[in-house]
Amino acid sequence: MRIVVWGAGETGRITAQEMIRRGNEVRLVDEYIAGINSAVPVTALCREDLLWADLLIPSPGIPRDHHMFAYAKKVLSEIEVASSFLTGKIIAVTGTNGKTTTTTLIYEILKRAGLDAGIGGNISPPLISLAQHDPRFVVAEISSFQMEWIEHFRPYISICLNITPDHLDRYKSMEEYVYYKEKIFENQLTGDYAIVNDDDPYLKDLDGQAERMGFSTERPISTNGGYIEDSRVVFCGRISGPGPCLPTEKGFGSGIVEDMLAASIAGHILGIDNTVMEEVFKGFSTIHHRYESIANINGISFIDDSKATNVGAVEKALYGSKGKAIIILGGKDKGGDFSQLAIRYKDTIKKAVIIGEATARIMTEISDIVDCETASNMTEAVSLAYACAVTGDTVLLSPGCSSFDMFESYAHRGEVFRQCVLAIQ
Ligand code: UMA
Repeated sequence: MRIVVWGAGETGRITAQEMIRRGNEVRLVDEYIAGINSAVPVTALCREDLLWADLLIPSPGIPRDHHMFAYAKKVLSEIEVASSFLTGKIIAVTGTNGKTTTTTLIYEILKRAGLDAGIGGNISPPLISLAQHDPRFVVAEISSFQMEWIEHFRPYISICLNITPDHLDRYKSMEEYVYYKEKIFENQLTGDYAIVNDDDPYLKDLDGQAERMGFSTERPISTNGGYIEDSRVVFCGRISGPGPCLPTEKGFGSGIVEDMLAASIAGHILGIDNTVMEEVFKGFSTIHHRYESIANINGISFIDDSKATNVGAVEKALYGSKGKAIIILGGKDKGGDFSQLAIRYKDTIKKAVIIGEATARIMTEISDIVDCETASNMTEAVSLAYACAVTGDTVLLSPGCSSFDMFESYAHRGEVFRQCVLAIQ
């Protein structure tokens, strides 16, 4: 088959290699070829290549409304192609926040239970990198971008943790974003499972052919699924019984309870013992840059939540924060609404320090509600935050925006924050 793989980032490079390995004629193309380092040669995207190909596999970062798609005969996303090679059971996790943690937890649970499991998708490496080994269980973090070109992608267990505004710089409306998120369920059939957050307005009424397993962190439920009671998961409905205990002593952000609950239901469906899940939860330390504790200086706690690139994630961080928070917000604008957040958490936020391209818009939205100051770089932001913090306060980097205006990635932003904090000591 003649295949064009578009985008020479991580997804494109690995996809091109795998498709070549499978005997296809492959061209790897990109719109911006300067400085690309790839084992498969990369050429500039052109119309002729797209007309030549039987199949175009675009990288997730390429928006679906790009005009060049008009020249392609057939377009499939990398996860669609990968899933056609994978014979194991796919456990797919989506949601605006908590995907990486939940995916990691489920993978750790399966490994600890001694099962042959692989992990990939948005968490990296791309799903297609698992095709050669073809593990018995595939735990996949799936973004809305990756679902824009699926046809038959059908997980055995699909999980949607929550849907709050995000990527509104790519989607025309919230409805469009929700549509792509919910595609994770669209090809599921009887015998499959859909684990959904019953507390989420977009998900509470969701129904399909898969068996629905609801969950709530706020209240007991009586239908199939699970909830939390006294730090223990309770399974209910058809799967009823006691679930694993959750660790209470760790200073995790609030979102992790939701992630552990969803992971417990998945583990239970897959026949894993509570003791195995408890061991994984107990040994779990936060994911880098996801509500990660960096230091405690003079009783002031410094938290790196750089992975919070949307307002929903900031809300979870503030919800879980102890004492007053001096929060560092801002970066590259993704269209989130900060005003409601400021109203809801005005008693928690002592000050907001604002950085990056979105500064003017965030200032307009929140400066009448909470005390704000702007900073031109991370060093200045940390220094302003530290200057107004007292013992018992938290300095929280939870920007609610992407990082690409000032940093290479959210991880880079988190590292710079860490260095600035450590420089205080
Ligand atoms: N490109 C074009 N034209 C475009 C856009 C991009 O030619 O219009 C080219 C770029 O020049 C570049 C390549 O495409 O060379 C980049 O492709 P990509 O942005 O898809 O990047 P990858 O390195 O393949 O990373 C992707 C995911 N990136 C995005 O979804 C934006 C990674 O998720 C993922 O880890 C990786 O595949 C492996 O599966 C990152 C992410 O930010 C972490 N995801 C979003 C999020 O979590 O919010 C969804």
